[in-house]
Amino acid sequence: MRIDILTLFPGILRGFLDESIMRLAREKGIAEVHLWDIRDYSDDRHRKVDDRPYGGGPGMVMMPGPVFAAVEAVDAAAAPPARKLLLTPQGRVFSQPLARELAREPRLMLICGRYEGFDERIHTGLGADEVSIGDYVLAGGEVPAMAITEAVVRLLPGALGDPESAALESFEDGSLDYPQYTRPPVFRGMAVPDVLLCGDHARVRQWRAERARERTLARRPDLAAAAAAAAAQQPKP
Ligand code: 6GU
Repeated sequence: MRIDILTLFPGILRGFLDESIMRLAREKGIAEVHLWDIRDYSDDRHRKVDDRPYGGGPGMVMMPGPVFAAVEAVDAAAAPPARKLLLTPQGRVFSQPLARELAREPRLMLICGRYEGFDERIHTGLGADEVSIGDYVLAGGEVPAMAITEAVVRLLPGALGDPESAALESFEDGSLDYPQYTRPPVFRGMAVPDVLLCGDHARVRQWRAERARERTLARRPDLAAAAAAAAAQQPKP
């Protein structure tokens, strides 16, 4: 997969791309990621990319010219045309199903904003899907771009050491993770549950399923309700 990230602050993303899973995925050729500075596409002598809002009000708005010029240059840099995501708190909330959908694309383009927002013609004219990562306000789209990139890249074949680990996690089956333990068996008076030390795989599996269900009901009743509704839609075996 090829991912192009357009931003006014490419430096924010550099460390992210050079460490851990992103570094490995790039080294293995699973993901090719390119950073682009939107300021390079300003036609202004001072590399201006934002201006005051028509009608007045606080803050600055990202101008359409540099964003359109950058998107068009990046699209032309490779084929096929990219699936475009505009990162904005006004967008559809990102989720594991959307991550799975994006992981099937050959090419993604993530467009990060700063300032108080994008000129509306960027929203309406670019042909991008608008995506948010949740109901809180960040200073720009860079952190959302990292969140989306990591969620998608870890789903690409070969990006994770153990392919089973992706399937077994929170959200993949609509429930939270079961509790995990490693050595030592007792830490500061807190013991590992006996069932995990008993060697009976069927009992372990049952215990984990019960704990996951319990935790999902207690902490995320919204997820539990959605999982129950999805299960009710499935034909009985
Ligand atoms: Cl995509 N952008 C900004 N600025 N804030 C956000 C967001 C995006 N998603 C959640 N908060």
